[in-house]
Amino acid sequence: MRAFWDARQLAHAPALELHNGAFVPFGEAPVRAEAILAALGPVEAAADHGEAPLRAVHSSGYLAFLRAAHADWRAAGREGDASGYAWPVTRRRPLALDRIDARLGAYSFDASSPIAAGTWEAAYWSAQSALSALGAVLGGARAAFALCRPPGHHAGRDYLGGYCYLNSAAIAAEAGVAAGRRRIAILDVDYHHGNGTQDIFYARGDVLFVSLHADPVLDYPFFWGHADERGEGEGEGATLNLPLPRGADLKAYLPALDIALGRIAAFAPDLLVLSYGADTFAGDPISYFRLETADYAIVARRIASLGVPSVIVMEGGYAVDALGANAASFLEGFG
Ligand code: SP5
Ligand code: ZN
Repeated sequence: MRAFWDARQLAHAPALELHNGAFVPFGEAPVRAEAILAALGPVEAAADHGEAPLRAVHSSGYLAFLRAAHADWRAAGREGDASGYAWPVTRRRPLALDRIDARLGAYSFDASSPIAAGTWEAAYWSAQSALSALGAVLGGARAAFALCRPPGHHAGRDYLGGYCYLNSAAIAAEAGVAAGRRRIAILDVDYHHGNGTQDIFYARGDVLFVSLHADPVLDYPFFWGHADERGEGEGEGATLNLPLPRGADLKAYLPALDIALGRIAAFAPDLLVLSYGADTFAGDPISYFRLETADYAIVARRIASLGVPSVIVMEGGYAVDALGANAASFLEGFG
């Protein structure tokens, strides 16, 4: 399978994140990408599709913020990585955001996604990798893989969070629409609910969002991904959340996957964007499903049996020692 990537994606390397009340080493480290690269065959350089596809998903205010945030932070005399500490919560209305701290609060939903010097560049090229994989699929490939890192599915139209800054899967899906695909399905199989992707397409009837994830009653991102979130307006019924209990192994996973695939087949999409997270792995340090390396080939084969041209976008997965083997198993199974 063709795979896309750009070395500038390594430029995002925050030092620390806030975790359970303490600062700990940042979990979404560049070594994740290196582990996947080491396990794949040859990978192609992503092509630059420019900023227009990013603007089709993210607000111009958010993009301007993200691009300048670290420089603004330094200009304010700060050291290290930029991170918010005050959030508007019940006061989300247009205000003059004169302070970098106000912008960080307004455009973030958590405090574990710092902005480092290389964050914009890395997130930009992560999105370009997804667009390049889309290009391969639009050109006739049955499937293509984007080694997206940083990941994207927690990022919304105007917010970052969950290690995500630009929503590469959403950007690829929207670019698919711009290229003439009329019905797009997004299947998100990361351990965590893809709240950003869901938000972006919540009122859209032409983009189906289906997600299998840990029940947000217990797991991040808590405020999205519950089974009663089904879309709104023209998008009513075009969001399907299938939360699973902690401890889910392949046997518990496959029936939910079949429900997801049945819904996608009924939608009859002409493009599938797959948000693949390997944090469903039994050995993942921050997650609680029980999938094994060989299971990813089984899951992928089942998804591929839809027969829909597919853009596979990398999301999470933090068991670095097994990450390459897990991603390789998935891509091998997809065929
Ligand atoms: C894309 C993705 O999988 N994002 C997951 C974000 C989860 N954030 C909440 C859990 C944070 C755990 N931090 C552990 C740090 C260990 N060094
Ligand atoms: Zn995840």
